[in-house]
Amino acid sequence: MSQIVPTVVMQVTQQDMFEHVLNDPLLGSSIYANIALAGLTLLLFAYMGRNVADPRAKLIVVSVMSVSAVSIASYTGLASGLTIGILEMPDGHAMSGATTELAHSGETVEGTISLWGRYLTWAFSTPLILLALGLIAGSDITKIFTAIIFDIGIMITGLAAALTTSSYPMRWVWYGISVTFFLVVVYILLFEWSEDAREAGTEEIFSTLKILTVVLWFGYTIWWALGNEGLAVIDSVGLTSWGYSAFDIVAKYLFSFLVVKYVVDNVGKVSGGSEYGATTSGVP
Ligand code: RET
Repeated sequence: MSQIVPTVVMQVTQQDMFEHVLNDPLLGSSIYANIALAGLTLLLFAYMGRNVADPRAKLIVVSVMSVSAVSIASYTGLASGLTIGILEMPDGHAMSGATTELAHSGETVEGTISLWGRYLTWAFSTPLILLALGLIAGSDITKIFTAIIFDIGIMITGLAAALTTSSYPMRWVWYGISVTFFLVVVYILLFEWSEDAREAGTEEIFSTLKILTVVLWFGYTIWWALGNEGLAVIDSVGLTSWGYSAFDIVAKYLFSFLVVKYVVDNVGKVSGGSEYGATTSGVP
């Protein structure tokens, strides 16, 4: 006969999560710093790109500006507690049976904190990064579409890996699917678009952006495995979050800065001309 062991599970509210972020300096700063940077870069890129008139060049600028815009929403979701949750990890996970002390009340709850909103919003921000890269490389719509679809796949299956609490191996199955999708994107970046960029005469900037992207995106992948949601080699939620925030600063804001600067200085190289809707004069 099975015995039912009563356990006390405290209900964690969204307000608890909001106040926890507010009162945990490491976790809080990893979020608030990025809201500020996303806002500042959005204004900076709007200013830098103010004279770009060519529609294709403008599309590249708008696409990286949108990364900052999505970032504001993404980090606001985390700051407000909307996209943060406490998850009880399955048996076998390093954080199984772990408890979390809420920074504002000192109360202890069962489970570990997941900032799952990150993975969700990456499904919106990273396609914009790839759109900018594909356009700079002069790639065609088929390859851009393929890269973007697999990229959305990375983030949604990454979200599934983070949220699966039914079985420890299933978390890694999701992770494996996500990594497989990631390798498709890496292939397009390293081989397809590198070749396209050579033909388009943009190989120099593309090669810098490609290295930055591939190295950092592998960084995110490894960080997930090491962080509190993976093997928990780094079990601090604040440190895990700062890792992603630091990657974000380079992979989004520095990346976008390099893109906007290049486009502003080299409009001719990324212009689509009249085929892209540009008129040769202001007269219709
Ligand atoms: C996860 C875990 C599952 C396996 C893989 C991942 C890769 C994530 C990447 C994120 C890049 C994010 C960026 C955000 C900018 O807004 C989801 C961590 C492969 C590559 C650039």
